Amino acid sequence: MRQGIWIWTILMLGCATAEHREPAKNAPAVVRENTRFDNDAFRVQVSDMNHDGAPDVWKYYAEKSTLDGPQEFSLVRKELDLNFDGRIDRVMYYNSRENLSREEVDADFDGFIDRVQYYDRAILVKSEICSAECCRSPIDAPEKSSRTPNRVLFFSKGVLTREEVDSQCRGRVESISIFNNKKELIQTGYDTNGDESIDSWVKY
Ligand SMILES: [Ca+2]
Ligand SMILES: [Ca+2]
Ligand SMILES: [Ca+2]
Repeated sequence: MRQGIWIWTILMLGCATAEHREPAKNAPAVVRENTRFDNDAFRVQVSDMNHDGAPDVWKYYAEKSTLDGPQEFSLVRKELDLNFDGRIDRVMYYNSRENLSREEVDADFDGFIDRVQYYDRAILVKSEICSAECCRSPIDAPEKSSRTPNRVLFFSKGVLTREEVDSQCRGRVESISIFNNKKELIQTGYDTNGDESIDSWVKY
């Protein structure tokens, strides 16, 4: 009986320890602040989401232009290392209302941008898709090199309405596909003679 009590006590202690650990595991650790910018006008908050000791979220704040009153900051950019390999995979830009306005995504984690998405009041309006052949723009470069996407998608209220294809990334549209509000393809136009204008339409 005494042995049974000991086992029960040990089990309960084990559960209590596990319960105690859980919130700490989910909560990001703020690693440091104000490390990249040594001034009061621009701040960075660095977090460690997976608690491996390496930062993986960087939030940049710029000082708001307020005439009087206390100093205020708003989020202008967020950088994420989603697979925790020490390299940034997503950069998100925010407008003065802290709504997402643009994001650059490295979906295959090779260090180069695959997709740039544009938002209006945080709703997706345009997506530029870059193949490895068309864009070699490093996601963490301070100055982004020019990109020629091979596909551009347009959205209305977050729903795809139009796709433009430039498969050779030569800066000219080869085909345009139009979608209805049920996401069905209704017509496609082609530039058949390469004169940079769509001359043939197929309706479905
Ligand atoms: Ca980490
Ligand atoms: Ca990464
Ligand atoms: Ca990539």
